[in-house]
Amino acid sequence: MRDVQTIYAPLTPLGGAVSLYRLSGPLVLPILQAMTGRIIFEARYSYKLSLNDTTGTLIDPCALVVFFPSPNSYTGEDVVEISLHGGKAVRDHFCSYLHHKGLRVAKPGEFSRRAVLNGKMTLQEALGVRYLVESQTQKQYRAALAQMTGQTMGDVHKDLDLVREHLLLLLRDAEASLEFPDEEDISSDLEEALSEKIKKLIRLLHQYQELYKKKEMLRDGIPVVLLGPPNVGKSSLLNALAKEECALVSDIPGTTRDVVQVLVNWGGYAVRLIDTAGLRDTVDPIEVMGIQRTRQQEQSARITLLMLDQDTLSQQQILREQCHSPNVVVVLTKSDLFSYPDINDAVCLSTQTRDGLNVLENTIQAILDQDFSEIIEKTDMGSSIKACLDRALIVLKESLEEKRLEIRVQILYDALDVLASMVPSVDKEEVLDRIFSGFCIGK
Ligand SMILES: Nc1nc2c(ncn2[C@@H]2O[C@H](COP(=O)(O)OP(=O)(O)OP(=O)(O)O)[C@@H](O)[C@H]2O)c(=O)[nH]1
Ligand SMILES: [Mg+2]
Repeated sequence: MRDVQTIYAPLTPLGGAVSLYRLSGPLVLPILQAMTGRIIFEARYSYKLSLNDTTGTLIDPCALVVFFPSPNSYTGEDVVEISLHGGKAVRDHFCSYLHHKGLRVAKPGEFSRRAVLNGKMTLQEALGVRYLVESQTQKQYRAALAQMTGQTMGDVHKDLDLVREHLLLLLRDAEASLEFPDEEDISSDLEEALSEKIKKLIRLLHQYQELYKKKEMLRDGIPVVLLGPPNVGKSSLLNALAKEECALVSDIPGTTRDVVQVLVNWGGYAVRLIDTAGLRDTVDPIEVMGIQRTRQQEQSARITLLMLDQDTLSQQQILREQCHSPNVVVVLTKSDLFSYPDINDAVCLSTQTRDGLNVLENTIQAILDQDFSEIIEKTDMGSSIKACLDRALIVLKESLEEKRLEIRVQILYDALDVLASMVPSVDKEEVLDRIFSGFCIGK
């Protein structure tokens, strides 16, 4: 059953001079009439009116009211947007009146959810609205706009549909061969064809996984980890780049144990700088835990800044081999104290004199442009789909290892179920819940 309750929510946070509220649903017009004493409201016309509660007590002598009759509104339902004076007491009075009239507060994303259900926007566009509201940096802003205008809309799902169809055909053949187990030739050909198909599907899903991973990074901050032996100046660099004293600095090796993260805006990208415990052999149990965390952070970083000073330069090769992130930049520190030989692509810098900091920033910016500029223009279906992708990949890899056709077929059916749950459709409540629960109130 579709929820047709009338809902409301503030669109502006508390504290401003004006509060803007949106109401949506079948009770909008009668409530508006009761509150203002006015009967006729022209569509999308701005009225300056006084609002009164049921007892005739004044809520606000001067509110701005715009009525959007269905279907020409954000949600497709009757909608009114009301601007009130911004005080908390005014808001409380207004909201208790709405409650009294049987309205309830909209859940996060509920307006957008209704808009999708009523065909006012696609799921991709709704996510674009969310990203736009959340955008902090220029790149996030551009990505949100691309999502809203949906330039590459639907590609992922068209491809997935195709793959599912192929998988289904194969499954049908596999099931047929299970019914005639004596015909060995047919079944071994079929198994091979099935494996090939599964591998192709895994490759495709890996590509999507990468796309979603990058999209997530663009939104949450691209992880750039500062890695290296103790005392080379990692925390000093974090502070210099963040322009804030975020991490403790001392000349005692092993100062940093916990992971320290700072979000910075770098050339329009939200970058998550991650300072870590210095890598060395140690028996100190706390430091050992810190080093484990360092390694975890490095595994999921997009860029690793491998930091070394003159005393630790000889560890470069060995540490480089331990790096997993797709981009590693060697940073030679304390250039005010040491002069380094020319090492390919290494950046020399000093946090004391700030020499070389701009070179590092430009190097990182160039990597980010190369890594992310294409992805900014692509649409996606949010993090919930990424979780499904991860699950589907696990199931598919499991099916490759299974030799018994019968069980393999069963596993593939499971994979199909997971794939089906990835394709968002407006009649899948659970998928919609996942997508809209991350929205902010009022959207
Ligand atoms: N001269 C000079 N000293 C620096 C520079 N950067 C850091 N230092 C000094 O080097 C020492 C270690 O700096 P940290 O930033 O704490 O080093 P770290 O790599 O975070 O060390 P751990 O947390 O122990 O792993 C401190 O005494 C800093 O003042 C630099 O560019 N020039
Ligand atoms: Mg440190």
